[in-house]
Amino acid sequence: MKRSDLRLYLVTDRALSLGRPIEEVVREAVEGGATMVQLREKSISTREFVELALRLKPVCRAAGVPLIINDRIDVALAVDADGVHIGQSDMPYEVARRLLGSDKIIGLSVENFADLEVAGGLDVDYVGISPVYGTPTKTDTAAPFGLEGLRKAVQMSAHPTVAIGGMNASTVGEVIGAGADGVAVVSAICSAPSPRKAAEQLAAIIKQADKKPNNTNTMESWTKQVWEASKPIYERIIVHPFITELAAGTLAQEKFARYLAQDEIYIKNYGEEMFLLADMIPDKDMQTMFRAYAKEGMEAEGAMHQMLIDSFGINTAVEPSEVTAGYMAHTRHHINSGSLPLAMAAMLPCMWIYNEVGLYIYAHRNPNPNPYAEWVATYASEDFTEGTRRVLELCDRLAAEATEEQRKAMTEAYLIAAEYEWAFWNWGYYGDKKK
Ligand code: TZP
Ligand code: MG
Repeated sequence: MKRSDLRLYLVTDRALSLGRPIEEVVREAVEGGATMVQLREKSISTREFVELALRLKPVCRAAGVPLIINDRIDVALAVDADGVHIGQSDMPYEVARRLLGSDKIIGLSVENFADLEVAGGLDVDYVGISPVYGTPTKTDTAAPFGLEGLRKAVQMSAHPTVAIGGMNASTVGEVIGAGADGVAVVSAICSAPSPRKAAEQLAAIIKQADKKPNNTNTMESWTKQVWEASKPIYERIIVHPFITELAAGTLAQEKFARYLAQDEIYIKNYGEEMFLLADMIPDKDMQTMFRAYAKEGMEAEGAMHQMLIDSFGINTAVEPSEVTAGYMAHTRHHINSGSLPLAMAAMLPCMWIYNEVGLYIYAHRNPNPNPYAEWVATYASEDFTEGTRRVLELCDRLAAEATEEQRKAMTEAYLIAAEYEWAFWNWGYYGDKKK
């Protein structure tokens, strides 16, 4: 994956440019702070498309801004553009990549969470979240993600994200605040009396809103690396029958009860360990944040458990399974080691994987009543997602200060715990019958 500065991404539209030549709009926009330019032409001859792209190339090059061609791989090749942007009904990604080679930028629009999951398995350079808001500029779009949908998409995405649809001075701040790496803008720049001033204003708002500490979305961050490393485990989890049947609402109650009784043992222990972990955090503000998160998280999870135990009549007087005991021994071992980064890494999957699985199921939920809806809602909730995000930031801070060797040990502690997450659901489903 190549990294581009996606913050202010201009997408051109001649019809909305008030009769001004595209070159002029683009020149002003890049002078005002646009960081990417996409030439988007829906009704133009191939000849004109190529000529226009050739005229834009020097304008973009002078500003050091990549020129991306919308849809047309042939035009991108013809003018040696920096890349292409494709949508769900354009050239398939693999074909586009084969034609363009590994050096070119390829962006892909995703219109829903299923598209986003698929994009996660592709080596695209960024994904366009399309549309975030409804817009008169393009009316044949899918249902808008909205701000909360965008936040979830950013969280789920394996790639940098660009928000498109309805981006203007009133919306870009919240969108960047929600974690998008950039905004793609048509009318707010193309139709502005001064595209330069419009770009300057948007760039200033984006700069102000962009408070990502050290950019948690970069491949360099430990959380990104460990997510990549654990992806095969995550992918096994989301196709496990426990999870697919839970999402569909068809999971046998007996299996769910078996899982929940074990989880009841597990989270009691985990709750204690969260407070032990909080005690290990030297930074007082961080410690307070983590304690509050642990307290609220454990209370929410406890209440949800109690509700399900009561409504399903689950017997929780059971012995820990081998998996539960093994998992608890793993986290306890790292807590007892006294190393905060290692302990945090071992404890992380129980938050992060649950949150990701919760968000995944929530995004793929069927509209029929689901007896496990409360379970899903807890782990996909705004509070749980936000808390997890803050713990991820903390992990990245710890990893940034750690030695290479410690980072490796963190990854190992995380991966073992992630395997236990899989095994935990597997045990819920099969019990002692299958390991
Ligand atoms: N794709 C999804 S929304 C959109 C495109 C090309 C248009 C966005 O235009 P505007 O004027 O920035 O809302
Ligand atoms: Mg397209």
